[in-house]
Amino acid sequence: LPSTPRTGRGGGHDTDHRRAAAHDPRTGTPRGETLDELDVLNPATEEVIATVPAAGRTDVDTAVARAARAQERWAALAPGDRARLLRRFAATVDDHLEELAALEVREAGHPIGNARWEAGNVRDLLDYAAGGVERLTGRQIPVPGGLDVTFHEPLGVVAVIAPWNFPMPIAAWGTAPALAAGNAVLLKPAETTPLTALRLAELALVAGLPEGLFQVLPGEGPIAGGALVEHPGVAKIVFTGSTAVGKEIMARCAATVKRVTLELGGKSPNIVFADADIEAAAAAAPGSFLDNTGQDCCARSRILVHAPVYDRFLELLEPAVRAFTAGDPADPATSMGPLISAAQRERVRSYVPETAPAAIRGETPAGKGFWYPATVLEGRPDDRTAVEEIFGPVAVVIPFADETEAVRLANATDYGLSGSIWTRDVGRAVRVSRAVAAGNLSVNSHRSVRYWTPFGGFRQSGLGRELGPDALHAFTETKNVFISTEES
Ligand code: TXE
Repeated sequence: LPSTPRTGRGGGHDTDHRRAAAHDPRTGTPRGETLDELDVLNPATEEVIATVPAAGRTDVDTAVARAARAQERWAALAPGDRARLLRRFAATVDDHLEELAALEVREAGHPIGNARWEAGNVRDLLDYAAGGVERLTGRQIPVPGGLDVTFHEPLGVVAVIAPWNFPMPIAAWGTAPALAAGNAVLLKPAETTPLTALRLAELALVAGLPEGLFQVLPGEGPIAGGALVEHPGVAKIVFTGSTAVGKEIMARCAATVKRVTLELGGKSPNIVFADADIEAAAAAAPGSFLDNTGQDCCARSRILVHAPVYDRFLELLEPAVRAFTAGDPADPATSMGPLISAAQRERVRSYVPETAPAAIRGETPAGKGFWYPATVLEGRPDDRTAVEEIFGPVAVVIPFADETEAVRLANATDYGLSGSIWTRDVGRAVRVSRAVAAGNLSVNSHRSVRYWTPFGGFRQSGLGRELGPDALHAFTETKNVFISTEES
């Protein structure tokens, strides 16, 4: 892995560029100047495991030019040949699954079982997207006086700006369908997690994807990410991250009328009705807000419980939360790793100090690592902890009186990404699913993300949809062509 200065696939290193960067990605402290390199830490040990170069604006210019050349050749290939190369990429990822998973454990602190799922998700997405290449068909529309057909043309160069919470899958959600639809992709991974992205770019070359088609540009958000957002040669930005940065990106994309897909924050409800299987609901609840140490945009961090079963639910929840063990992410018995960084831990602490009164509080390992304990608070609907995204292993439990109040509380945030409804009443399940303003709901389950189904947010949780059968369409322009059949 890169431990000496090298810029992904992006070209020369831009050292003369100096501008104020927002913060040091490791500590969150304000910085005076742009970083030339990024130190990558193991969040479970705080050790530096690699140093990678940070791309600057001229790196981005070089990468966009190379990508544009590669994209022209890629789009000209027969669809079957593009599909074959993407399947080979998927197979190459599969051959390196353990290595990618181990890398995710080290740079993101994810438990090894989760990391294996994440690497497998990249493989599956590439395979699924490859299946769409030859099915990207247009339509023939009946019109008078001629033949009318539509084509789905690639956009050109697409930039994927990825976060650190699921570095591999989220990078692939944008990259796989974009490549399948005939685009080139520039991936800007998060400052803290560039290593799996760099390895994926190497594996793409091993699989035979053309040079320049998929490039990785590690770097700081406002610098490398900002340059991609502003670049006139980039046709679309796929951004996953904070709502604040998403809004800024959307506004800046207006300058070049760039296409944009945004996947932003969430504060998703887990609604437990008295008629539900309460044992099952309590057993499943910890995973829904503790998986990935709560650093999950779909985390069910607001648990709304029907008043008649509130006490019983909390009683059952306590042992289930305690069984969710925090520890060495490389150990298959571990359920929860550390938070990604010191800055993220400070953010979680700013909402809930470890000394705050809590209904349930778990344990963490002593010593180094950005640990934070599993925490359940009893709260009120308008508490800050009940409406803002904390992005840590913290849930707030709130009682509700009836179905109407449950729906009102569920919708009482600016977000609308996910949610769960636990009930045995089919009519109620359908009524509440229709009434909750969110893009991804699950009944008697917490699963939100399947690569076969569309994923995305209502309201301030995002714009557009990823995954699912229409994923490739988000990376094309529809072109209509009319051919006159009138005799001249
Ligand atoms: O996100 P940022 P941060 C939420 C979560 C978390 C909070 C802050 O609540 O606590 O956001 O996390 C790049 N132009 N989510 O600060 O800054 C950045 O380099 C272009 C929810 O890490 O939004 C990184 O690659 N790019 C979430 C990516 O944006 C910019 C996942 C995300 O970083 C940029 C992550 C700029 N001006 C955080 N500034 C989810 N939806 O799952 C930053 N970036």
